[in-house]
Amino acid sequence: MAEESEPPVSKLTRTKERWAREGRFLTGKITRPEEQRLPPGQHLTRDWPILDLGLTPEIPRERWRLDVYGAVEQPVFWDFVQFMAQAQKQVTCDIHCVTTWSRYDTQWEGLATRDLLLACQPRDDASFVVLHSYDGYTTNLALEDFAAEDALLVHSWSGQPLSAEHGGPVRLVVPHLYFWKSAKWLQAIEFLAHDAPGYWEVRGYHNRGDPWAEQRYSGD
Ligand SMILES: Nc1nc2c(c(=O)[nH]1)N[C@H]1C(S)=C(S)[C@@H](COP(=O)(O)O)O[C@H]1N2
Ligand SMILES: [Mo]
Repeated sequence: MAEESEPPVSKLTRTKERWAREGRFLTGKITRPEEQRLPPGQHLTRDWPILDLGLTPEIPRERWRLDVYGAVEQPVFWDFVQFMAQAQKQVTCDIHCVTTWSRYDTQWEGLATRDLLLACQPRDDASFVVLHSYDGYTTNLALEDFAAEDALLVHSWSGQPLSAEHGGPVRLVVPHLYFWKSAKWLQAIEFLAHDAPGYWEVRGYHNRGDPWAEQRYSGD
């Protein structure tokens, strides 16, 4: 299991904790993706903002490793070459950050989480995953959300290798949840029988984070 040092608490983190306490940006509306492409309280951006804890771990592909462990029958330890030898899938989706920006039609390529599940074989008691990143960030997902049909461990964006500032060599993309669930600089995936809230989830953010139900903050 990876040794973790606590990630830093920056000014941005303090601001986002305050937004959670104040319920900033909440509209109180609930919509469905079939009815409205832009989730409530979101606005469209044409550029691609960079949002993280302010550290950009520089992990060359040769040093990158993915560890998959916990409540699985077959733990997986891949280097980048082994990761790239897995089945490839392309997904085009919209992304939605809880700070209210959304971006349409982002194009990704990588390994479907469903294909990872075939490789690691979660045990019957596995119900949650925690993602661990090279910057010390963590985030948790219910196994059903992690296993969504369009969820990918991505290495490329718009046909180009994913840049370091956007989480390369490899990040997660879970299109149906707010983008903080999509861990950049992915280092490990831990399968658990119990839930274990991550960096934002212990700082006032919703445990699940469905943008159409406006699950921004805990208690929403
Ligand atoms: N490792 C790591 N992953 C992370 C974050 C982070 O700070 N560290 N921030 C999250 C948040 S809040 C968002 S909105 C997206 C931003 O991804 P982008 O910078 O590629 O737009 O990454 C998510 N994944
Ligand atoms: Mo975010």
